[in-house]
Amino acid sequence: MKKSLRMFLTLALLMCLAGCGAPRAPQEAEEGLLLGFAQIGSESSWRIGNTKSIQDAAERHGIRLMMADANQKQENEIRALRSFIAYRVDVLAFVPIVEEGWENVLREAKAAGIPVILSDRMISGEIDESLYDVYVGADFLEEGKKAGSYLLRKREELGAGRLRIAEISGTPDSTPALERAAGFRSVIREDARFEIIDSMSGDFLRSKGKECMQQMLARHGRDIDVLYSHNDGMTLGAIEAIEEAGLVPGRDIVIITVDGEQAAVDLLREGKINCVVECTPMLGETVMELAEKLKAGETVPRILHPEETMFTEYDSLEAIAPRGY
Ligand code: GZL
Repeated sequence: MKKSLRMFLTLALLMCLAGCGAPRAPQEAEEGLLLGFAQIGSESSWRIGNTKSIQDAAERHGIRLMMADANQKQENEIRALRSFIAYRVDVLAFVPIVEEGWENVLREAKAAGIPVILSDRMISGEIDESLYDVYVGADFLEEGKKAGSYLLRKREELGAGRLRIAEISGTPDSTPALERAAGFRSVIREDARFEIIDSMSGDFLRSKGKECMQQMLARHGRDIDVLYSHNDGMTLGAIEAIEEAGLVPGRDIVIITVDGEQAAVDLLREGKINCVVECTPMLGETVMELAEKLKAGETVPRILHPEETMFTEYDSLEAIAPRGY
């Protein structure tokens, strides 16, 4: 039976079991680690790469993975987590699409004695630290600072004038959007010549990235010197809008993007993008190692950040390995 159909049927079964609250049969518990993973959707190539990384790593580790696709809705994530709890999975993992609103379902997981891995994004609010075991994902503040540091260097080349920045941000109230914005601002605020003249959310979607850029070009015309976009998908959409407006991306408008998808690196090589801040989606191996440790009752670090870099027009670009997403 096709894997995806099997997983869909598993989830459908889970939803039913959740209703009647029937936990996993005891003999099933002997079949190895069962991981319930609530993924937010497939909004970007980065996300698709992240999902593949999780699935491939589960396969390598012989871990039985139940993955739910929340289709960009927090309520779907919460519903999936409740189904996994009802089914008595060994470990829970999920990507908090936004930072708030997880307390109740995490209390239910704790009451059921199921360890929790936060994958890719963080939670905040009045959260009791004991409601999750570990966060594995990027240091988004650092990603924003890298974007700002590139612009400080670029400004030397652009001369002493005022630099007007347009920002296309990610999903509102998500950790990457909040912290990529904060990190960037913490670096550029040292210099009054930088001014963020407009900021809109493109929700990490290519289509919305294009719409945002169209609206900002309509408002500001040629008065945009820099675009800071929180992910490559939105940047690809924005570049379409820039070219349709008769402007040259990477020259008329300096472009800084985050994720490091192959498409963005290709445009960096073409000179249409000036800076690509890497955010790796390849978290699967670490998630599976953590799940095994948690099931075995071992202690794990609270926070794990993957190594990440940045590629700019000042680097030798031929050395960049194929990105894989
Ligand atoms: C970042 C991740 C973001 C990516 C987007 O870790 O949560 O979500 O930057 C993705 O491409 O949609």
